[in-house]
Amino acid sequence: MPGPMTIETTHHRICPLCEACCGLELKVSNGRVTSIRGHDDDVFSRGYVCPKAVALKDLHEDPDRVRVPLVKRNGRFVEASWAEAFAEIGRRLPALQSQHGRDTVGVVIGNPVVHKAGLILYLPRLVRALGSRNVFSASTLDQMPKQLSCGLMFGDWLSIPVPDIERTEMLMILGANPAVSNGSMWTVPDFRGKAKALRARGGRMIVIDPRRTETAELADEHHFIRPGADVHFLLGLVHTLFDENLVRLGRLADYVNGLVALAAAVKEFTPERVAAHCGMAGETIRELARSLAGTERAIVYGRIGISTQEFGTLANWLIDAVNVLTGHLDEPGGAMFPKAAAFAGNTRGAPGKGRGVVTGRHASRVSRAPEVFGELPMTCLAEEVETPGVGQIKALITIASNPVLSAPNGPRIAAAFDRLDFMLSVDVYINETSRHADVILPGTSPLEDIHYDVAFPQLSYRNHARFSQAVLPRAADRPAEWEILLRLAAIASGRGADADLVPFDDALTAADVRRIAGEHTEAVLKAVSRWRGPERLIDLALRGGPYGDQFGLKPDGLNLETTQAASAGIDLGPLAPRIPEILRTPSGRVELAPPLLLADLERAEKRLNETSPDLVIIGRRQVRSNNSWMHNLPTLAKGRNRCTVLLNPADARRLGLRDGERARIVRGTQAIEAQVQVSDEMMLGVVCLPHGWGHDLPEARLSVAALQPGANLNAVLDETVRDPLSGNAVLSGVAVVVSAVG
Ligand SMILES: Nc1nc2c(c(=O)[nH]1)N[C@H]1C(S)=C(S)[C@@H](COP(=O)(O)OP(=O)(O)OC[C@H]3O[C@@H](n4cnc5c(=O)[nH]c(N)nc54)[C@H](O)[C@@H]3O)O[C@H]1N2
Ligand SMILES: Nc1nc2c(c(=O)[nH]1)N[C@H]1C(S)=C(S)[C@@H](COP(=O)(O)OP(=O)(O)OC[C@H]3O[C@@H](n4cnc5c(=O)[nH]c(N)nc54)[C@H](O)[C@@H]3O)O[C@H]1N2
Ligand code: SF4
Ligand SMILES: [Mo]
Repeated sequence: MPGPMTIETTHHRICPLCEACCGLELKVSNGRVTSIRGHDDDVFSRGYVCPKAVALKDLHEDPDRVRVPLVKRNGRFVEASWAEAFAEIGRRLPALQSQHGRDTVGVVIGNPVVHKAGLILYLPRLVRALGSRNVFSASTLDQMPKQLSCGLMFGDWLSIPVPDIERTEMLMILGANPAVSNGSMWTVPDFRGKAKALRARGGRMIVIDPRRTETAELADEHHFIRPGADVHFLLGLVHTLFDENLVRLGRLADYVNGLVALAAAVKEFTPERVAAHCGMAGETIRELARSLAGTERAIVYGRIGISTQEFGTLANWLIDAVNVLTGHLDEPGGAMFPKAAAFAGNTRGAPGKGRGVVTGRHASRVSRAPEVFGELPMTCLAEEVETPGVGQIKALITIASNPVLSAPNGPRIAAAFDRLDFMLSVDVYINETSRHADVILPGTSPLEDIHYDVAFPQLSYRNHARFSQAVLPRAADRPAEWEILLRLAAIASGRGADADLVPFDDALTAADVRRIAGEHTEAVLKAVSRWRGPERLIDLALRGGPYGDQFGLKPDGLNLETTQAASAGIDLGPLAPRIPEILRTPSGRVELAPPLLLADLERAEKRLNETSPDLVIIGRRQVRSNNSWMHNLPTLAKGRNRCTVLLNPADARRLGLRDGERARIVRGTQAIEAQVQVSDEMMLGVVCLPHGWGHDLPEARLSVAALQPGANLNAVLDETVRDPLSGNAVLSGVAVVVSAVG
């Protein structure tokens, strides 16, 4: 209860903890957050929140959170001033680059970057200033296959269709658990409520997953599938559509290339032939194809279970191919393209045609893995540090990234970090990764930052624009995260650790504007002259965007000021059809049969004739967790041990394991242990462990997480396999041996 002298203030902030981007209402008294709840008037999330939102307070107040720069002296972190920390970086980083070349610095970019406007908007400046090809990110542990398949089909890396859930009659979900994850590559607060509404209006929801998940519990039907066999299941679906004459392109008929090539490519993949490999009945595959084709408004949606496998790009492509072939792409109630108010590549340039996407502009040094979207696969990171030669990584910058727990063969990555000449982490904890750093620069608490979602409106179930002001002030001497990245860019570009950032930022922004605005550059810059930093970039993007005021030409259009004034956000309406305007392929059509993908089908064909391993492992997400870094927050961490290995009862019997006992999980020379939880929600031959645990490594400062450390799933995953097209890691369906401990 606030006392008589306390002034309580109310603040609105987009939750940065997952892709649902819920609008929060926070109360603050005497500089402290006193309550966090859903913002009922938020035009996009309408009051929904999950239990994680309140953990923002824990995060802000966490005594373990790093608040001042740390520099390692004689193997121990000591506190330093910002000037000292930047000076240390200025002494060491440029020297390594001039001695060994620009590629000697690697950059590793983690998931929270996409949830912090300052980080995502200023990262490109740092990467450009470093000039290194050794850029790695969580994208190749996650969605790169989807980005590549959509890039090839529609011409832009982020032209990714999302389910129009509020108007559909049938939703088929593969390899996603939005009831727990709250949706991904699909920004959809309150998935559960929307799924219930779908069923209440007579719609049908089907889940295809090796585990009967929380989402499956909400659905009409659940079918088990062998991990990694989705490509074969989907080939069977597409085969059936052609075989049974169910293909209906509808409005897209005039905009599609490659129909005949696709029909030919799937000819041999009959449902009956792929069925055993998928662990499904051929008739089930045919029936699902008929239902999708026969339902006026239907969607196939796939997520991380579809991407983190060897056939990730093929499977993601086939999902959208099914949506096209059944007449459900770009139609209300189908899979539709959002139109974001700012930052979307698919609203820039001439509509309807473009340069498309290319991969392999360069390759990784050791494995020759092709560059995709300007990045190299995260699974190549360790070998690039370990292997001597020109271009070896000798210095590393990690930004909001914890690959020791989040990337396959984390122990190898940890060992590689110890060989670096210099490592810098921009992070909020001393954790499994940043403990290896020579310098840690602390990021800000999200409550101290302004926010605008740069990526997620491009993936939202409904169009909207929302801006959040900082909830709490930042200490006067603390740089914002964008200033940290900009100062690092100044160091990397030879301006020195104490460069004046104001003219540097002005010059970089002017150069960005000039590329787009040409002769109008001065006028555009004048129009946004009241803003600096990320706000200026947001104002530029909003005003030049599809709903923008066009710098005064359309006075009713959006700009930063009007967006800021709308504390509940601005609703920009339901998704609307965008083909052909959205297309940026060189042909100006949807490419149904990109040659790169057709050529890869041979691998899928081969796999059909190989025997599947006896036992494979998959991951799972949990409501009160988020990848590797929220286990130190008391409200989320409390309760029983959640890092349990799920086993089907028949597998448990066969392996002599009982509920509550400890099991050893082994692959090659790596082994972990976890408590057994027997459950018929698992498919036979599949075990399941959550990722992001393993907080028992020395020198981390995570006092709460260390109490229930759990086991690192990624210690037993295999960094030598990946999807060859996208470079994505294989985090699902990896063969393991499980036995009783002792
Ligand atoms: N086996 C298996 N592995 C997986 C997955 C899986 O399903 N199975 N999922 C993969 C996926 S989808 C992803 S996205 C990756 C995620 O893996 P990462 O990209 O490594 O992200 P996190 O594990 O979330 O770690 C986030 C890091 O950012 C820091 N951090 C948190 N907030 C901030 C902030 O505001 N500022 C700064 N500067 N730092 C911050 C944290 O302390 C932590 O070090 O994991 C992948 N790994
Ligand atoms: N609470 C919570 N929310 C999160 C996160 C978190 O860690 N915790 N992480 C966030 C991040 S970074 C991401 S990327 C998203 C991910 O969002 P989702 O993709 O919805 O996440 P998961 O719950 O991992 O769902 C993947 C599903 O794929 C299934 N699966 C595994 N292998 C296969 C396979 O081979 N085929 C098929 N068909 N299914 C398979 C798994 O059993 C699981 O149900 O979640 C985000 N939201
Ligand atoms: S679902 Fe939860 S964690 Fe995700 S944005 Fe909403 S409140 Fe935050
Ligand atoms: Mo992710």
